[in-house]
Amino acid sequence: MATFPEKGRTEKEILKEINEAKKLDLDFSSGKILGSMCTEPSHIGKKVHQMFLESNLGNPGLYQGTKNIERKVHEAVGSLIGGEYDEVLSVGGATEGNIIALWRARNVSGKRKVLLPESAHFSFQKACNLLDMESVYIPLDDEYRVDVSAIKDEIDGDTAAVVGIAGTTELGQIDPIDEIAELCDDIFFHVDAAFGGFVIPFLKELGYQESCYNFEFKNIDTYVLDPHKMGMSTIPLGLMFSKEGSPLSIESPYLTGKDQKTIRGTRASASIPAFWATLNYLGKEGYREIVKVCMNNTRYLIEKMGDIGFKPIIDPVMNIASFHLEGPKRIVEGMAKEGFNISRTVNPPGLRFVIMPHVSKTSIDEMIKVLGE
Ligand code: 0PR
Repeated sequence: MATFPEKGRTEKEILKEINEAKKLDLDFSSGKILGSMCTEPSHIGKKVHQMFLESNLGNPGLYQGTKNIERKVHEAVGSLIGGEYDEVLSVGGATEGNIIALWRARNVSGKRKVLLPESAHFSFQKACNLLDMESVYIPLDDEYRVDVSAIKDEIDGDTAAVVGIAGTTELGQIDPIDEIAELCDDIFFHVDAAFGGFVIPFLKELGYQESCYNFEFKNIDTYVLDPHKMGMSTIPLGLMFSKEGSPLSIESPYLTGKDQKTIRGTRASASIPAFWATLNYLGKEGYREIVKVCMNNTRYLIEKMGDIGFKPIIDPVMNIASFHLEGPKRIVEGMAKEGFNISRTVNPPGLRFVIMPHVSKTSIDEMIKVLGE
């Protein structure tokens, strides 16, 4: 049992303990993390992050420089995803973004029913529980995209919001966002592009996706994407774009800003300048190249998994590949004992891999060798 020390300890002693603890953390550079949606941030991102450790945009008047950079981040990402928007919030990640989106839908519509694809991330369960909203799960089609006709059948006078996913957590699949938007003239439509937001624009340019979409559909009300996933940013950073200004404005009289619209009050904000540095360092060209390499490596993984008898659940849409397997938990745990982080899917059961930029063909080969054994 740890106790709160009576007297301070020496720096040497403390750092020794901290370094021991750090050794137990997996490291992206080991190539052994194949089940995470995060990756090693760019060197410039890490450097800049350290410069802003005190920055807190919950009290923006004290951090005008950070605030100015935040505005540039919002504008730049807005220009990447296209479409019109009235407001952008920096959030801690898509969990916070998804909660705020449903919060807004509930308060504006006065209704409580949310139509969610069966593939929706578990953060929506948190949101519905917290907001006392009713989740209705919509089945998926053969390709694990939400069934649009089932959404149509389910929409009624109690529906507050419909959710679509652009890059599902388990399979990286993209729901038919354009078709869902058609149904949402009078209903809030929220798109969770946490993972896909920084992949889809480049997939399109690389010719992987014939038709792609962005924020342009007139009926998308809110759109969340995470720089801390394929945006290559340091954590935590999500961005939430909204068509209409937020009805959720809580006055913050004793702080330097007039109000707060996020769930968090004090907001660690170092990831915002870190992301600005990263996106400027990489440019679209850099992101395009990263997506290209990740897609090539995803195909390589599928080939190698095929050699040891695994079948992909869908043809990969982005750099997530999952493979049919009954009872995957045992294998995931066995691989963890060998030092590898891989993940699993629930619907349908299988092994799940996220081929992030830190995953190379060599790390895939090393993992396959152990998995095969
Ligand atoms: N929406 C989608 C589609 C997601 O995949 C995720 C996270 C979220 C929302 C929530 O995002 P935040 O957790 O950033 O708020 N999906 C990953 C998952 O749960 C998150 C993750 C990240 C998991 C890093 C592991 C990891 O090492 O699988």
